[in-house]
Amino acid sequence: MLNTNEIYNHFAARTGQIAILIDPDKFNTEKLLLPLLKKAEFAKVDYLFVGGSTVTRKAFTETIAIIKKNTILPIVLFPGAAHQVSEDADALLYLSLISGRNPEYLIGQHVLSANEVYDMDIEVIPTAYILIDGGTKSSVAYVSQTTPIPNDKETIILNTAKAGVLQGKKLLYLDAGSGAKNHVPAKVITILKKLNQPIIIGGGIRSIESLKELSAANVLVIGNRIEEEIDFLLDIKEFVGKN
Ligand code: 1GP
Repeated sequence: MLNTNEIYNHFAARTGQIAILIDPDKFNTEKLLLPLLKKAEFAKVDYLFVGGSTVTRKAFTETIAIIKKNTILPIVLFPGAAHQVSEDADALLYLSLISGRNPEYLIGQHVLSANEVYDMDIEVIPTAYILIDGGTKSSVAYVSQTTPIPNDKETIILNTAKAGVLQGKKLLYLDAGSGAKNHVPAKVITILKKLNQPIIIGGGIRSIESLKELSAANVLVIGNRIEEEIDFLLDIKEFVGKN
């Protein structure tokens, strides 16, 4: 574990930053990854997040190695399970799924990976991971066997985030789940701002309008939309330029 806050300080430094989520289940060859990395650099996105709910160790390791070799962008691990860790990354989001009540994702997977992570030269960021209902049954909710918080239950969302902060989480990650019909409402960001922690929002962000609407968050994570149409990165470039 590295004693540095470099990536964390970047997260905290400003709002409206962009992360692309690379799911090694879908993007795991040079042929697929190289154009994506090139365009991501051209668009001047801020981070590459890597991880997924159902990724194998082999796909994960190979994908990280290809990314590391071919980009200067910071690599941040967004692991779906204990085996999704690597020293080739710059930081690890140390996620506790605190919207759920499944001990496996509150502490179980952490114990399995702790020995390996503890000795890695990587920045580890304690993260409150909160699933918000996005209008579809998401992979992450199914795999973790947890129930997301309804998106209009603002008090529950706020109290969950507060509990995370009291437990020492330094980052709030609100996720509507990959492929969500509805992204996390902008109002949730407004409510959580008072906790003075950097906020990451992901799930169902598919348009520049949504990016603008959510730009009070520190980091906005986009997965599916770019997998479907890599040239969406050109629109993102414009957003990044103006933001
Ligand atoms: C990351 O789950 C998101 O937090 C990614 O969601 O694939 O819908 O962009 P999308």
